[in-house]
Amino acid sequence: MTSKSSEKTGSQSPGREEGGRRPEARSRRNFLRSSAALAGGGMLAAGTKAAAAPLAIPSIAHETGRPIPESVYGMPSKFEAHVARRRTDVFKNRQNWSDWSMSPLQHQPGIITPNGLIFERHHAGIPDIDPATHRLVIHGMVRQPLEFRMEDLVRYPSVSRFHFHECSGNGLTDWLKPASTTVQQTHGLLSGVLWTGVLASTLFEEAGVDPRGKWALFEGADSAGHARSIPLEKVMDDTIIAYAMNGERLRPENGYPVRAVMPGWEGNVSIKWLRRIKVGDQPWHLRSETARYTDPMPGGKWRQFSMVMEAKSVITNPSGGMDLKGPGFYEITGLAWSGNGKIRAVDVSVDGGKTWREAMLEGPVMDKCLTRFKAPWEWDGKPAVLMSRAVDSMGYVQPTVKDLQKTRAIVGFVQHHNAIQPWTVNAKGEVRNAIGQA
Ligand SMILES: Nc1nc2c(c(=O)[nH]1)N[C@H]1C(S)=C(S)[C@@H](COP(=O)(O)O)O[C@H]1N2
Ligand SMILES: [Mo]
Repeated sequence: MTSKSSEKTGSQSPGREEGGRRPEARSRRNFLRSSAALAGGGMLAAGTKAAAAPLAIPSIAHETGRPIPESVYGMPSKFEAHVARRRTDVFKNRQNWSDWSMSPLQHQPGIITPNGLIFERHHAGIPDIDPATHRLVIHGMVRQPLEFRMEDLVRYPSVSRFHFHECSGNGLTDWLKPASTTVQQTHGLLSGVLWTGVLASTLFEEAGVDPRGKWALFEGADSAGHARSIPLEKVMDDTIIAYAMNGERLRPENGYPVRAVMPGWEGNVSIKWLRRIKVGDQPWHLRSETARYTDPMPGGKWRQFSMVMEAKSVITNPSGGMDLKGPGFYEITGLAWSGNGKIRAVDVSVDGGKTWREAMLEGPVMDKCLTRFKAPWEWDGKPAVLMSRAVDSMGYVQPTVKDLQKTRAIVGFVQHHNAIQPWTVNAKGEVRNAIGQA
């Protein structure tokens, strides 16, 4: 590296913009220090000892590989076929149209979920919409109603933004006792996506909002007629009318050809297969804001419009259903996110919350986005309880189930579960879901 380029790297190091050391930089140092201490003890080696004989040349090295096709959409290795979305194991749905399929978080490195693994939630199956005939309309309390074809939408100034995407039903089967085995089943209604589209505010600047307009109805073109009322503030703040995800057009299951994305809010409001936005002066009290997507409160009342997803984290490795291969070094890693801003810190415990230490946050740490955390762990072979606890830029600390029970009624399949997830490790190294137990 030339001195010039190393200077450049130096100027981009953490702390520059904020004129001080970011927590990220501090915890990175802690992380390196503790990893080095572990390495000093000779415990970082996870490979097996190499044989004295040279590594044999496999027969595959004597043959040409697969030919390069003329034109093809690439697929993962056939040896990765186990990495797939899955529907819930907890109960058998008797129909195939209103259900979920979950992302395999235990197999996801980094913070981006590949498009074939992004979780799905449909209320009436997946429509196959021809973009040539699809139309999006903005109407109601606007100066000028507008109708857009897809070819019109892609001509507007666009944005690309990284955000987490989570269903408010994430974790609803596992509150007071474990029902699910893996993190895919407990937390897999969660994905990390780079969304591309037009800001809703850009389209509304053209339509012109009537000063009486306070709410907007977003409606999908699927046969569920799925719709939600959204405060205009959110629409004008950061709502994206998205046509692409992770570098390609939306997949049919995620709303092709166009959907809404409401960063940091429950997935339910991010209307897929978007066909109209109507401006009004009050909410519509639709099915998904009365019969569904509401939270029971102590005393028998139900809370409506709790759309922000509060800070949450989960350890994805090691996690439920895994087997540790004996005492030694393990990297504890997982994901943290908050609908109220950035992740400021994640604490990790290996003793069920008696003691905590700060994990390293792996950059970039972005607003309303998945953040990857890591903490080295030397497992002594004794039973352990692994937990993570997120703190966001508002200072909000991820609660336990017990904490949440103080303010909410946890009865049945309750939405908005952002409590701490404990995983127990027994002396055999078996990792198990311990929600409600530890
Ligand atoms: N039109 C329409 N939009 C919809 C839904 C739907 O069934 N129909 N499901 C909602 C729910 S509950 C969630 S969590 C997200 C899921 O988005 P995804 O399938 O792209 O992950 O879409 C939301 N938008
Ligand atoms: Mo959802």
